[in-house]
Amino acid sequence: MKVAIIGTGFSGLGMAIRLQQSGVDDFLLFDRADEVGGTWRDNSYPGAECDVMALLYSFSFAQNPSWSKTFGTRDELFTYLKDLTDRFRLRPHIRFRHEVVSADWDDEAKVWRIATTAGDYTSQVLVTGTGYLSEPVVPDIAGLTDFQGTMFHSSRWDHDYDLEGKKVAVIGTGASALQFVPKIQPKVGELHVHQRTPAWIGPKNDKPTSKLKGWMFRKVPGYQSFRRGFNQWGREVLAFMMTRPPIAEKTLGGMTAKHLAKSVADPELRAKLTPDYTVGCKRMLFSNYYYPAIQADNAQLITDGITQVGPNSITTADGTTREVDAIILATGFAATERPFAARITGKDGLTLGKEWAENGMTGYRGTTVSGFPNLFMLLGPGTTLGHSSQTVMIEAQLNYVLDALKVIDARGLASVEVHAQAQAAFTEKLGKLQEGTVWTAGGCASWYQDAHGRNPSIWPTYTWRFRKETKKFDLESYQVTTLIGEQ
Ligand code: N01
Repeated sequence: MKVAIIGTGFSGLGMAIRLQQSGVDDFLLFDRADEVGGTWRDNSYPGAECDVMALLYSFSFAQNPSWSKTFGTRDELFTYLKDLTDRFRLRPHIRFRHEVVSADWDDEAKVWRIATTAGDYTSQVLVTGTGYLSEPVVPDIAGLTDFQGTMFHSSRWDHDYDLEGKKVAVIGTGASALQFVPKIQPKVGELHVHQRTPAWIGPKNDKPTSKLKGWMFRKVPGYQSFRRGFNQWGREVLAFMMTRPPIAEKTLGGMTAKHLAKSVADPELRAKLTPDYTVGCKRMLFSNYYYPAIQADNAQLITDGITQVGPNSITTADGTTREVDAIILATGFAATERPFAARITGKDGLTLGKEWAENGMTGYRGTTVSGFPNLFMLLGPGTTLGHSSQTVMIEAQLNYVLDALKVIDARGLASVEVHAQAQAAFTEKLGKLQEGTVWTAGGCASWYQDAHGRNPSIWPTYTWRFRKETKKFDLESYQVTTLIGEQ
């Protein structure tokens, strides 16, 4: 086939829709699961929803006029993605239960050879839409694997396990925990929330969509696009603040500190919940329900580190042992390891996972990598946002890939591979843009950083700058081959 797409989340489906809209029909999508949805399929924990407004956290080219409230719930987002799949008739192109085991570049034939758990395929172009928050992290805590109770990760929620009346420990206090803790607190007997680092938490200004607004979304042409644009530019103001830590401290820091002071009266608890790093350095969180939940009679916030997990208990550094029936790991994802990269082999047997492990996760314009011809990664290195919607970045990348395909076809190219120098220059530029921002100078360890303490994840400036980078496929940054030889 012309294009193979891995994953059916926002990235993969977006690619498929845009291909179809531009008249390319020769593509397949592969997914290990039996339904589309990616992160919004997998993260089904109670209270799961998006903290970016639904208007913006969706596609401008495939809008949904019926969001029920400001922020899309997991069920609404999952439904949106399933609806898109049907609306654009993508199902015939999808191969479910086809986990891609390996993708190897064949430099003679100039094709990708893709092995899946259900058959082998060949494509000229490979697009990965595997996400960066798809592989859960199980922390390395003594005794955890010998725990005899029920244990699951937030992104693999065990809906068959009844939490009613149980003693439940939650490890981690990131965005996921913040959303499900208030939902499970009224049900459980005891709730032990283990916090390693406090988060900056702001109020969430969520409202049901009014009848009038709903009507305007459905009936007034251009109204949704207008509101979307308005939201997007509002988010760019956040980028401005976050690239200037003193301004971020004053504005976002002030707003979150006020939220904490208003929500938690006990000074001792408030001190435990007060972060000691620059706001925005780790992802900022929003919740109106988390602080009340951890102050409920059956809940406690535990800040002494976990030293040992026993068969039915957790012991902390202060020597306290608490019995628990269940442990919920809200410990995040392997964002900078990108386990999927280990399955991609480019020219001269170069494995992307090994390459990145040794030299850091880098790419060109977040999308291509030297040594890996005809590979386009959606949400590749340097595309993570701390201030706006990931779908904005995905859309920009889709334009870049479509333009690349046009150039490939128009010039009869067999392959395009980014020059190592172009990639190095882009990586340097990204590093420079990150300097002095909350993401690198904020004094925190975050999942944006890799094992070497570098930040290969964040796009540290306005999204329009990324759109500008990806507007046109810049053939001059690539070495190309035609079917008769290198150029
Ligand atoms: O994961 P996280 P998440 N012992 O990595 C702690 C997106 N998202 O699933 O800060 C004890 O943020 C860790 O502590 P520390 C969003 O981009 C979006 O919550 O490393 N604790 C932290 O508290 C988000 O950022 C939405 O010290 C350990 C927590 O576990 C991303 O997903 C909703 C530990 C992990 O937090 C990930 O969020 C939900 C250990 N050994 C998620 N290891 C939206 O609304 C880790 N921790 C769009």
